[in-house]
Amino acid sequence: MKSQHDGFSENFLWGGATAANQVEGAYNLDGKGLSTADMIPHIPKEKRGNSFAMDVTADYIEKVLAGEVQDRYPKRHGIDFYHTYKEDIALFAELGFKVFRLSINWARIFPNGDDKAPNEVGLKFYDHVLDELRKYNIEPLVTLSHYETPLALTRKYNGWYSRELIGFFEKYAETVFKRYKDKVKYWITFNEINVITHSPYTGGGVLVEKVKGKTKEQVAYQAAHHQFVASALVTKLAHEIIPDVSVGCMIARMLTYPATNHPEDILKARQQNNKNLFFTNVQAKGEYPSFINRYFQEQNIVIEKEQGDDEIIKKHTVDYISFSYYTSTSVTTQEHGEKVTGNLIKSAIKNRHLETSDWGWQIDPVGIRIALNDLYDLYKKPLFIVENGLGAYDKVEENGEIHDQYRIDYLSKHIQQMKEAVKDGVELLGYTAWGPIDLVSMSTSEMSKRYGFIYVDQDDDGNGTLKRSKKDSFYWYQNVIKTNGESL
Ligand code: BGP
Repeated sequence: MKSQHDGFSENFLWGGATAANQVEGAYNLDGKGLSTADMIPHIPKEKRGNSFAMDVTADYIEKVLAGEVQDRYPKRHGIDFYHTYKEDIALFAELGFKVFRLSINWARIFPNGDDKAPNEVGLKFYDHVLDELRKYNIEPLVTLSHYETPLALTRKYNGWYSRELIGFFEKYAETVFKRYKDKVKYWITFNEINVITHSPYTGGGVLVEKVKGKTKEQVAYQAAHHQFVASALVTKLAHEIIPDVSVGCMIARMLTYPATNHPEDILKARQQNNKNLFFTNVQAKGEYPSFINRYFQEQNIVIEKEQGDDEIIKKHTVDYISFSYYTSTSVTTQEHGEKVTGNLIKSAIKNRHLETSDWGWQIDPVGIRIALNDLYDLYKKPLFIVENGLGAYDKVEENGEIHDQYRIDYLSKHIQQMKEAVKDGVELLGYTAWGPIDLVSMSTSEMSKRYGFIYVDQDDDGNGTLKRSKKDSFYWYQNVIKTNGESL
């Protein structure tokens, strides 16, 4: 039942979100094993154009390991959060964060993914981080898998394409649930679980070319099935191990509009949305939705399931639904429309009513209200916006100030719409802005695509002092939190 609200609840969780591979660095310290993210090179924009740098090949990985290629891997170094977490968390506390979303790097706990015992030094690191958050009364929100699979699992088993990963993941989850059960109440199993169909390597450590005779989608949906089962099993575990726990799924909500009112366009947009919501359907409703059947048939996608999989998925659905929201897209069946760049939906075309970011992502605050209402109506589970923000170039003035009014405008308009959704009756647990501190971009491996309230002095080539400084948006967001979203 929807209820009437005036605005954000007293205990609304305001904060920011990061991922281990984009901030921590220390990729080979203290027993950490290599992860899939450590293999993604920085390809300069001139060479890459607007395409994403998220996939690597089996051949490339072997060459890197043999020392035969000399690329730069920014995700190995992040912003050195491994050593600066105290300073950074103090800044988050100054911002007034109620929640901080971070991920545990699986390879820091189980360096090869299938090790017998966990790496105690890795576990200690997160103890320290979580204790530091607790010190300031900041609630941790922890993602178990955020685009970082132990590389050894990719080389040995082809990542999540193999069913064997389910057991390794369960062991990893059980280890961290038991260890942090008094420290972490909010968990997310897989970050943007749907992205595996766009980038099987980033989403699941899967090297498609190693599976002969299958298309990328055939491979990716099989891997996604293994993640669904794993997610359900660890949701069960969390419920057994941690009192008052809340476990969420997470998708990149790719809200899609029909470009015109042509019924074929409306149908196409609906199908595109369904492909996206397939993932929340499985994890929130506990079953494969019938709307995917025809698509699977047409693409010749046959999911190999084991007996009991459907029951597991049905029985252990998530407690809440979280999602990232950056942009919306439009699709058409007609022969018109200018293509947009930098979008995971290949057929996306420009929406003339929307402006775009420097990376071609269209800015659509109203879309966040639509996304929230849709998801709530569909699943009737609490929602959590765990990523939203504007990747932009920042300029440091001579006096060191950074005037990022464009970021304030973006966030302010989105939070305004989020507030409208709450007034519409949507149950929203919280909001964690993406990259509250500048970090390495996921899709481009660049530093210059910045999201932060806190600036980090490091350029795309990895040069800089790593010094932190506050942007104008820092003071703005601090006030948003202080006034519980009243002052935008
Ligand atoms: C999401 C990811 C994040 C992240 C963000 C922004 O898809 O979960 O890891 O980085 O997008 O993307 P980018 O860094 O490519 O701008």
